[in-house]
Amino acid sequence: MIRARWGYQSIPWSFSTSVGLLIAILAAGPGFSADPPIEPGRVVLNSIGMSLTYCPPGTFLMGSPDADPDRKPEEQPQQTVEITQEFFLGTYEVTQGEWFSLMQTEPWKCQPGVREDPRASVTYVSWYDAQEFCQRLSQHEGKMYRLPTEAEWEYACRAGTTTRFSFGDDAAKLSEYGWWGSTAEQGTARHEPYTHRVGLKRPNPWGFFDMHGHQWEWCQDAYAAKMPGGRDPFTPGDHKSNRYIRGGGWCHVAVDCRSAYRPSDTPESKHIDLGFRVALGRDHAKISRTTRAGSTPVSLKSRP
Ligand SMILES: [Ca+2]
Repeated sequence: MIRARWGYQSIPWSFSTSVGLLIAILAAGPGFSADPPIEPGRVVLNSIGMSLTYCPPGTFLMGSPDADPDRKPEEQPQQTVEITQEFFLGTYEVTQGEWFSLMQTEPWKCQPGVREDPRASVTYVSWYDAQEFCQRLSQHEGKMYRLPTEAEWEYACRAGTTTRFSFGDDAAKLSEYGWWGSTAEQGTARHEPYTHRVGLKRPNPWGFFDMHGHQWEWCQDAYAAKMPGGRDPFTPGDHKSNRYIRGGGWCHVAVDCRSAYRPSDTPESKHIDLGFRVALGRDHAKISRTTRAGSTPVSLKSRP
């Protein structure tokens, strides 16, 4: 029954089918109630060595409180959000090696701000490119991979915290957790202005790496004038709608790397510091090998 609800249909990617499937998933209500509980931070590895970390259902406050001096209007008022369905989210941003193993392309090739490395995160990919990657990965495994919703992203980034960053309110600690500020005096990317390997900084409380900084991360949601709340909020938009990008990037200042900061970009945009990570439902995460957070993913299919 669960399989049917989440079942992947092997059809060419299109905007309408992608959004339709996601709406169906989010509208399906709480799932997997018969499965035993899993603690946050549980990690699974998929068929291409991609590490995915577990997020339980839960409720959190999305956005910024009045107490944050760097809050933006679009981060307020705070909204209570309920995530009714557990899911897995990429432990890391999608890497160049993972991208090449599926897409056989190198969109970052010869671009500024890039150090070619299979373990470095992918950049110069549009929202449409990210959709195609998710579609191909879904076809490869027969499971429904997708981008996280904006609410899921912030839920995973906060990992139970209510502070400006998942490590607290003090931006001075950001350098321990992320690559940021290539033009800022104190930024960690100031003397290393390029894409790094994923996972070099400290993780958040649930074990996600590079949520603050490194690459901005595409989310599935379209821009909405008012921040949505409630149960599993999601704004589908249309094929030309701006899409939210979250987490800040290595070319940006520390306040842009806050958990609640939520700018958007045109879906065809490709940038020096814009990538993504993927989401997967729990039943489809029951794959060949499971392990604890902090383990090393299996080797990737190498480039020629
Ligand atoms: Ca990031």
